[in-house]
Amino acid sequence: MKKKYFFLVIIINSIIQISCTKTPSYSTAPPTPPPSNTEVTISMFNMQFLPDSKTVANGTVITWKNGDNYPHTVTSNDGFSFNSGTINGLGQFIYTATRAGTFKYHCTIHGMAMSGTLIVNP
Ligand SMILES: [Cu+2]
Repeated sequence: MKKKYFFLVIIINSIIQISCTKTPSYSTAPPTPPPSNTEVTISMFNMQFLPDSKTVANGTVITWKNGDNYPHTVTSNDGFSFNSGTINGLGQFIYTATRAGTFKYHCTIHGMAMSGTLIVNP
């Protein structure tokens, strides 16, 4: 019995990969990532602001958290930049810095003995 051997011809389909090594072109500049430090917290504890001096970038959201079980305020000494009104015990006040400058502030309930400084960089 005669065997026929058929050799299979394997056809290799070459796949040409076109690698895209070019960076995509933007019609406009890619968006600038937001600043990393956009939120900070200042504690109110034992009639003190902690830290009592804080430097932030303009646009930063600052949260003062009252860690005491009695009220405080966060009131800028200039009388107009920010004023929390009464922050009840364990309450908080949120302010977004919109203007560069050095802002001294205090608690109107406990007076200048409870004061702090917020420095807003441009
Ligand atoms: Cu106070």
